[in-house]
Amino acid sequence: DGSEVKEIEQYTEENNKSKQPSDLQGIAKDKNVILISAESLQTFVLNEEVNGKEITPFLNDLVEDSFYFSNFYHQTEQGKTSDSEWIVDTSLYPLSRGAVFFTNSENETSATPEIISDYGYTSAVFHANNKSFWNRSVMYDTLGYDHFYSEEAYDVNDENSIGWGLTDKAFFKQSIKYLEAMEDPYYAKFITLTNHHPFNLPEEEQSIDKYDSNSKTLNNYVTTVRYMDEAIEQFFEDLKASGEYEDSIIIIYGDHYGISENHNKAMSQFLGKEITPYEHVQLQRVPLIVHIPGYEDTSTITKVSGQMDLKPTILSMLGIETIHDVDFGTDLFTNDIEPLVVLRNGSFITQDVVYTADKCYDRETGEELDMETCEPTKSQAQSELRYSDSLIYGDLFRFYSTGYQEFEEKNKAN
Ligand code: GP9
Ligand code: MN
Repeated sequence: DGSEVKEIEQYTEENNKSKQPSDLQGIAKDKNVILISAESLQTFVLNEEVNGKEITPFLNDLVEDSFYFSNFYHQTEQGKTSDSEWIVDTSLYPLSRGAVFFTNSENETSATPEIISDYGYTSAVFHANNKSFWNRSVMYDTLGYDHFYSEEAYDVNDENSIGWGLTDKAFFKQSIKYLEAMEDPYYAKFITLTNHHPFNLPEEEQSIDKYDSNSKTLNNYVTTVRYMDEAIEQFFEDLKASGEYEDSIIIIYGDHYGISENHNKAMSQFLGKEITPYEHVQLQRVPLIVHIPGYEDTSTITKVSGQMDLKPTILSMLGIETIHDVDFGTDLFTNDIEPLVVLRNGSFITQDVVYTADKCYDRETGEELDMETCEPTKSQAQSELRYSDSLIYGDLFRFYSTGYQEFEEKNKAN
């Protein structure tokens, strides 16, 4: 019933809400937000080379000119890309089985697109795949998106298709006209596709050598990652040329891993170390790049963070107060909350430890620690997952939405 909502709200207030204003509070007020969900992009490829050539030259440069979160984890499960979308827009966990996009698509939610529509924002998703894939056309309504530019909105043919469909380069090119036509300010999410398993790319499109290992998947992966890197670079150029760049902040994140543990032997060769359970958790890091045009005082932020931190972080940058919203993430530009990243399988990461598969490790060294060190956080992690499941299975935002709206009214009046 509704009483559990109070308990959960209290938990998230105490554990996730900063008492101090964020360093970047309101920095992007009334600006456009451009999100790029980078398919299967993992952190381990950044600043790495294959045969003397950088895998991600554009992103490597961009990182220097942006806030870059080097210990940012994906938190997805079976719902893959759709889970990442759910987590990013709601700051809730995905489910341990199945995809929320299918199982709970009629739920009441408090998602970013819906919240910011009250502050004059228009929202859209751009993704050149069939609109019913992952039940997106239904779920995007639930999350409050105004527009969905799916495959139908694009000119897709044999020449501009690779693997799953439209190439990332053609996708971004063709998207610009829609973006230009959108009413400002907007919240626009772009979901790339070319860097998807099995990472096939015609030879003439390959700008770097394949990797050389026993894993065809990893060997191919570096070439499609590079392709996506070039597509994003071209998109930045087009954003500048079209005048959209200056009035926007651009946030790039990896949706989930691309290289599964079936390729541990090749990964171990690539990284030059054994893939222990600890390393496996560390391989769940995906890049998060927050790029604010014209803002120069940026840095690499090493504190641990996760996909569910994006909603509170974005709302805070937009200057939108979310004190009474239920989020399991925290505003990444505040400093008074002890970071905790919980993965859906119960593994978790703090500044000090990595817990996985019933073992506790020192986060910096990977050295195994006594389980007692991890025990208190383990129960907190478990209760977070339980709370989030309750919210989803019980459709508890039905009870919550009224309170939030009252708060919003008050907030706007002030
Ligand atoms: C499909 C794309 C990829 O539209 O989002 O989905 P994934 O297999 O990564 O979940
Ligand atoms: Mn994906």
